Amino acid sequence: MLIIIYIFHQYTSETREIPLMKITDIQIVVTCPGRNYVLVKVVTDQPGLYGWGDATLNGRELAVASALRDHIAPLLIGRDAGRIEDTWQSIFRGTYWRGGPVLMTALAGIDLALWDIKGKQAGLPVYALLGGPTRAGALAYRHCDGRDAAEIADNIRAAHALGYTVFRAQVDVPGEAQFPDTTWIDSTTYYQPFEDAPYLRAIPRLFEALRHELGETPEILHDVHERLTPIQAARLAHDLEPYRPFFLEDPIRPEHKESLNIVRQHSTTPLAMGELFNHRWECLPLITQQLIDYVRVDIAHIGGISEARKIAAIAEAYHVKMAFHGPPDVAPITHAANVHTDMAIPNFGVQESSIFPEEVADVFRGTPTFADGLLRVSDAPGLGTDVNEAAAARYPFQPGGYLPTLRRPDGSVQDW
Ligand code: GCO
Ligand code: MG
Repeated sequence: MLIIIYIFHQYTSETREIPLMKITDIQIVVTCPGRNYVLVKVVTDQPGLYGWGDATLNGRELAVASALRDHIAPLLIGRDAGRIEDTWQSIFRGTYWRGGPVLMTALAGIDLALWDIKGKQAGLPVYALLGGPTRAGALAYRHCDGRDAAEIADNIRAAHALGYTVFRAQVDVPGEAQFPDTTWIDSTTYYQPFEDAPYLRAIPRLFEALRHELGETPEILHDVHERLTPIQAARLAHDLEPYRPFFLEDPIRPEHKESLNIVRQHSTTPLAMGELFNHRWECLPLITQQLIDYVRVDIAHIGGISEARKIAAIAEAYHVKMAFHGPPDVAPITHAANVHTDMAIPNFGVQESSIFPEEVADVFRGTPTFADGLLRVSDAPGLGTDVNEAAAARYPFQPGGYLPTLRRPDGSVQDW
């Protein structure tokens, strides 16, 4: 009997050592320090203990802000901030409506804030909570896009001088195919041209010229941005083989995922995909059928770190690596979450890095830093990021941050 009482006492006293942290408030901050960002502050009843998450979905910012403010936050007030997985499940499954970019970005905002809180409570950086570092930092790639091969080669040389060893190369085919990428277009009716045949000729020529200029060592990748049909993508992957691309990204549209079989059958060029996916089930066929080599999901659009580490674990079993999306259209908080996850998982591949608008430094602290080819986060507790709310208020939301639409020469819509 005494033993039973002793065990009971041990159990209850041990569980009581983790103080409950009730969520008392959830604030949504929409700010535009050069780009629109939707930020989530989860406040607890513990003095000074709060966490910041990023819930930015560019071009749809206010839809996510409303999902959080009007529909999700009211469900969370009074709950224990320490129950990250339970909160994730209760938002994803418990509220019935699930998936899609708006809801999964909203969920990511909460998830990142709760990991930030967990780390602050433990006095540990998030990568330590995820199992501790498996590497010194995250191998980063840099965008070196340009108007022609000569300009791209110069950009690669300049980035190499900064310490980068992996580079992304996009080129315009004047008048026929443009890669505006994250250019912020303040219009809903701004169209750019895309013609597939000149594009399919231009990219192998670009790689040939880059290898001629730079030799075989620079690791160079290219983002197709979902523009090709499967057989066209197969042709491109095949034509690029002699130039050994690091990977070919998003070669086809994201809907019919098994189409990647066609690309795979024709080439050994490594494939990467996933920035338009919203959860692990979208990655599943590509991972389990080994149709890709890198998963490119965006931590801010898949429900956060909780989902990212599960995808990484599934991918690890199939020799697939992680290459989290890291564009400037998600806030530095997500970039920090990327690097914390990269630091901890065994199957990290490469991390996309970004140059933020200057004003971003006024609002955010703790953006990952780059040195010697690697992105790093500090060992400050949590995600190590913070938001200057007064500065954020000085940069109000700017409507109209839409991406351009691509059109074929006959006027029909083309995947952007
Ligand atoms: C990338 C991407 C982005 C997207 C952008 C869309 O690989 O970095 O393709 O640049 O175009 O995130 O908003
Ligand atoms: Mg991309």
